[in-house]
Amino acid sequence: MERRMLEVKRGVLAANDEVADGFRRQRREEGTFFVDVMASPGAGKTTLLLALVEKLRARAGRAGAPAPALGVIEADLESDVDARKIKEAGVASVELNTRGVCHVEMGMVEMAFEAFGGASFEWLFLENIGNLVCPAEFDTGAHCRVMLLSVPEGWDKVVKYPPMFAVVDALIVTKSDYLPLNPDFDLAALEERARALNPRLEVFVTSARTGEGVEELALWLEDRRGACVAR
Ligand SMILES: Nc1nc2c(ncn2[C@@H]2O[C@H](COP(=O)(O)OP(=O)(O)O)[C@@H](O)[C@H]2O)c(=O)[nH]1
Ligand SMILES: [Mg+2]
Repeated sequence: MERRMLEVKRGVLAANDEVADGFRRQRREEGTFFVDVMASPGAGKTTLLLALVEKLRARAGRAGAPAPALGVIEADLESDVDARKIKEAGVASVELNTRGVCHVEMGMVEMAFEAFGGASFEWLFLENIGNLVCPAEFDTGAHCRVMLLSVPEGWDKVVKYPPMFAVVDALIVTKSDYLPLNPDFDLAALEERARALNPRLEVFVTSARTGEGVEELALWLEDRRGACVAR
């Protein structure tokens, strides 16, 4: 019985991976760089996305380039609160309501993407479901996967939820403005543990409040985008 369940789970994940690879290829050919943003609830995903949008727009403006075309898929268990915040910032946004499912998989990504009605984007972000466990297992067709860990959550989440740290391209520590209030947040220990799980991991320390680290993160994402898509 247990073995059958395992086999079924493997089959589901393999089918999901295949669709994800196709989605990733298609978006790349269209010039869309797709970033999956994962974290626990309240880690600061929406707030950091809004800060990043501002930064990407400002950087394009400084370079004399047009504002980048951005889209955000806002996955939520129930509400449209975040999707509305993103829309208010003038960014195309689709609400993906998973009705209680704790992760996002390809069927959902494809449906959400179709809801943009054929719009073309340079950047597409997915704010994944607030959860440090399940989303790590599901390929969402993104070119880049990042996770956030906020200072108030505690550095030891790397010990408690290692799979997420192992699968992402970048660990973004958020709410660094809380560091003076949380002296037990051991950044060095976090980095050491996370890099032991994932030697190619990039680490950023950010605050959407003070703006710390947002420019560096935007630069890194732009580099990744440049290396991935043709235009
Ligand atoms: N002090 C501080 N608060 C933040 C920061 N980023 C987000 N927050 C707050 O943390 C709470 C949750 O943020 P939100 O972006 O909604 O988190 P999400 O659930 O991961 O999307 C909100 O009250 C934000 O204002 C930050 O960098 N510093
Ligand atoms: Mg949010």
